[in-house]
Amino acid sequence: EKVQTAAGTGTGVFVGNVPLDTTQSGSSFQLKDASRGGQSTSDMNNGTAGSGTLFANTSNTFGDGTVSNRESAAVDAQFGAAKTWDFYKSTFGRNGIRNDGVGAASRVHYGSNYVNAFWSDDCFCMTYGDGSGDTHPLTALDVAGHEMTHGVTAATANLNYSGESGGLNEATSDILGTMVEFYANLPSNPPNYLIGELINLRGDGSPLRYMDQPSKDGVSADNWSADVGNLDVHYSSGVANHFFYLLSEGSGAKTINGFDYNSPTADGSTVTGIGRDKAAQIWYRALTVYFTSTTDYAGARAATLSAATDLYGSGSAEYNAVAAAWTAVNVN
Ligand code: ASN
Ligand code: ZN
Repeated sequence: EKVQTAAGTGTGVFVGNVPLDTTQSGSSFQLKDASRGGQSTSDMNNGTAGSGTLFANTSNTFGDGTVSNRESAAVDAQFGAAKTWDFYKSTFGRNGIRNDGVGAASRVHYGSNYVNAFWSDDCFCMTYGDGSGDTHPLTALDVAGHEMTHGVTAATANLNYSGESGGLNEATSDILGTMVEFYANLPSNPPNYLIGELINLRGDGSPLRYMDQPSKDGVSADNWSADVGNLDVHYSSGVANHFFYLLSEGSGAKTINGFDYNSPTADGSTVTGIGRDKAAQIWYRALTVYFTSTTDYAGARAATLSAATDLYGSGSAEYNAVAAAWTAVNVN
């Protein structure tokens, strides 16, 4: 049978109606993307073992936006993997999570009432639960970008997932996952500095995390202190998320795409942002060139200053903004 790339479409729970590069095998169209390293999405059918069943149909139109249609979450996952691939390629010239041209598989409908999503290096795959009551899939775009960025971190700095390096690992996923959201710029998901705002994990419409002022979640750290490494890595990440917001957008109040932010500084200083695109280049270079598995917050300051020197020069406005933003979160 002839196997070839086809132009499919899908309607996800979160992404709305989107184009999808699919694979035609005879009369069957598979959710498999040969133009992006063979990335595919499979149905775990509420199990937790194995690689699941590759999504395929004869219409080349996947999902209808409802969670009861098993293909809808798969459309989100497949599209999220495609946007993450495209973001890394076009922004950093990175060819896939391991920079080896190989696409990652995605698995949806994992387990029952599974309220999480995770990356695994073992299967080189991305997994999504269906959330509480199996009615709130975790397949939002910033979650996809966050989780797959764990794969990029594992393939590069390999930051230990505990203490301050663990906070930097988590923040790297929040930062670059957010950049995936800005890159995609979907009308169904206006990009923002909130994490997980669409998956409604708490049931009250609040996001999981806030980058402008991480402490808004009641538990994350805004600024460095000597005991920040004792926090859960999803809370110690706040220091770097706050740094990244300040470096991108600056301190104080600001509205972007209809989202209101207010980013304070630890020392009352005013930080002027350099824009998120430059901030992301600095973070990615620090991650891939200077961070090691044991980098802590002081090391991250030094690494991002080295990256800013490489990219923009040591006396540049960008270099000075990196220094000012770290100082503003008490990393001196
Ligand atoms: N969703 C969680 C995270 O990416 C799962 C995990 O691996 N800790 O942080
Ligand atoms: Zn994470």
